[in-house]
Amino acid sequence: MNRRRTALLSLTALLAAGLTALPAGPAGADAVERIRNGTFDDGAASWWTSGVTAGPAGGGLCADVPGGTVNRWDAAVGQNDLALVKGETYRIAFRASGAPEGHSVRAVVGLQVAPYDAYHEAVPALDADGDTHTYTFTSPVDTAQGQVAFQLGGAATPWRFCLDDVSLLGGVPPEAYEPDTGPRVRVNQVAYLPRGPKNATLVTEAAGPLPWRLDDARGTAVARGRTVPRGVDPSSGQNVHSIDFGRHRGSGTGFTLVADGETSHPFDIGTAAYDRLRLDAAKFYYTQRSGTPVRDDLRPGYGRAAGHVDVAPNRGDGSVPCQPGVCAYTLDVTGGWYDAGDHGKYVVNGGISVWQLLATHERALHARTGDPGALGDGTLALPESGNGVPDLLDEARWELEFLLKMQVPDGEPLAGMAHHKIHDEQWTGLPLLPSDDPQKRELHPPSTAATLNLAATAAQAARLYAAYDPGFAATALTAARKAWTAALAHPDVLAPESDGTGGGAYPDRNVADEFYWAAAELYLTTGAREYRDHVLDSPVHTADLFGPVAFDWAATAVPARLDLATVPSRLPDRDRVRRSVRAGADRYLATLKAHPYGMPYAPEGQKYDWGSTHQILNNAVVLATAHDLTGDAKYRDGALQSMDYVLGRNALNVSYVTGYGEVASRNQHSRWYARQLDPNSPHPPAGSLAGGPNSSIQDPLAQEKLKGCVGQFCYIDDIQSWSTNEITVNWNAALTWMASYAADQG
Ligand code: 9MR
Repeated sequence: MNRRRTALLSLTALLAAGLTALPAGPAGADAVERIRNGTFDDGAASWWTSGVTAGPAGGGLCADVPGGTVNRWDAAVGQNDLALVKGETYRIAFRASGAPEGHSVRAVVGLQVAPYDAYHEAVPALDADGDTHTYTFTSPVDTAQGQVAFQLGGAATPWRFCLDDVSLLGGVPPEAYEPDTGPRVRVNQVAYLPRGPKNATLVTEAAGPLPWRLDDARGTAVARGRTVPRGVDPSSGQNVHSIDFGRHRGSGTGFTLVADGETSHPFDIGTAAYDRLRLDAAKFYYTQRSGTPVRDDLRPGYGRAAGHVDVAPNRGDGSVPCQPGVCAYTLDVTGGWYDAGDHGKYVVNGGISVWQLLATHERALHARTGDPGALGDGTLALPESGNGVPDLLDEARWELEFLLKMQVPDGEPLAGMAHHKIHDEQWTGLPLLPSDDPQKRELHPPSTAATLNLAATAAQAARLYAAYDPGFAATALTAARKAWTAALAHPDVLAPESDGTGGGAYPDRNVADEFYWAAAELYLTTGAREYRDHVLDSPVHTADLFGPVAFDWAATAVPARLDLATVPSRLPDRDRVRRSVRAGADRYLATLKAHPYGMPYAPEGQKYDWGSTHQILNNAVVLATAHDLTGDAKYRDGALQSMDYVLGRNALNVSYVTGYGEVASRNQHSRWYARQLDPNSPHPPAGSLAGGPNSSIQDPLAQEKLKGCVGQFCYIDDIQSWSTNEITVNWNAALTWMASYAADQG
């Protein structure tokens, strides 16, 4: 399945005339050259141009690229009708130069017709002398309509591009991908809490226990012990031992753990990193905001123009129509957060994200280790900082206002329901700033799931903003009640799996959990019998909810259960609800104890989910909540130990949080944190969580590099790997909740 698309626009009309005379290449898997006239010995024959003046020069082809175009594809050179065979590996090579220096070319192998899927793309920087660039990729499809395109547009001033020796060789052996996993002693590369658990994993062939040593920054041994052999870990296929150095409580920086002749990456024992991570994880949202400029004084290096306001080339979100035939009105749906690395805005995923940020705030109000000031006013460097409202609430409100705008207006069919999503008509390529997106924006049909996401979060907002802005709280509650009523009237309007062009589908076939969640939030806010009865009558209320994955955007029963357990109410069976959370936590604790990498996650068959890092964190949220409910330290230790995995104690020896740890994800899939493709673009900001290992490897890059991967190995820190390495508002919400909890334990 190809979800990411690249908009090449219609270039088919520009085919060079000579092309049709050439025989089609063989369709087999022979190592054959697919490009015709790649050395330009026949001038420009077989090549097309678009938006540039090009001709033979210096033995190759040179193009004068005009300044002032917007999109990469506004100026391009390419060749069409290349046969590609599914599963066959190709080597694309070319020599290219650019003058003056500072320009880059987007070299794409993709589909020459709509929807212009990209099977491989690279954006190398060019110098005036020219370099040869070579890449290998595996075609995810069979097609006779393959295209190689060199996209040159988007520069402010004119420049000259030259190309030679273009080759697309089929039938080459796939490049073996060997991740660099560094030292075999795997630790939390960021920090262990002085009074928290301290565990590590050693990858070794040794069968019996081995000595280990903890060194401080000066290299002095401060603790010693012996490893515990754990056998072959099914989540990685490695033979491993575990190390417990929890008895050491001295703090400091630059500790290393030494075992089996290997020295771990350095780490701290202290609390400071979690105080920082709590803020950075929550600061992620400001830079995801749509409809407002991101101020460089607030996020140095990350300032950018407002996205999707009504300024060209954006079509703007100020008056967005529905997809054809879906509705007759337009809505102002400006604002909100971009979901991820794309420019879409989705009510379903926005809902769980808002819930978890508000839950982070609400936990701080009720938990015995909670600290409401930690994400209070002035902590997150927002435009609203200093307004007397906790910054976390200011940030969540940015999305809430958007969710409210997605509600179908009174007097229209399906009034009170919420549109499932709004996004581009077609997928766009990378990199692309939000303010540069030229695509048409469309509202997709309302869904019951989106409507209940709105009801749940607006109800939750009503109780949390009441102290700061009673007017907003009342507006939110009215919208929540209206959404609830609309959902009851239309209980099975489901978003289809097929609606995935230009944006994610977020399909959900079971909305019983969303009904339960919305009813729970409405009940906790209002105490009203109607909502209480729905909670008590729902089969979800007594169901066992704590499976391999506690909750995510599609599974929202546990958020309800956690809130019913922790937010004060008169729910008649509240004690039973609290016990059920504890029983769930016991199960995650057992999973964690059995796991040599110490995580509360063991999906069936080690089939890691899309966004597995956040699934692990969400399971840890259940452990942390059990600790909040009971004060029992074993749950606290389990929750904290889960953070170790995300911060480096894993088979790949990588921290999945940008800016945290010696080796951390930084090339996450994003259209505006595209440093890997464009030296002028930044990496994601510190505190951005990568989705992490995903056994289904849906994107072509992962399919090529990670084929046959086992569990934890199904990850690559490459911007093209949208199925293992994206950033999203819901994943960072799990990180925000857990980082805040961990900081509170310091
Ligand atoms: O995280 C989502 C995952 O659970 C779904 O299986 C997948 C397909 O619908 O979509 C993922 O979400 C993506 C969304 O559709 C579009 N924005 C980026 C999201 C993260 O990759």
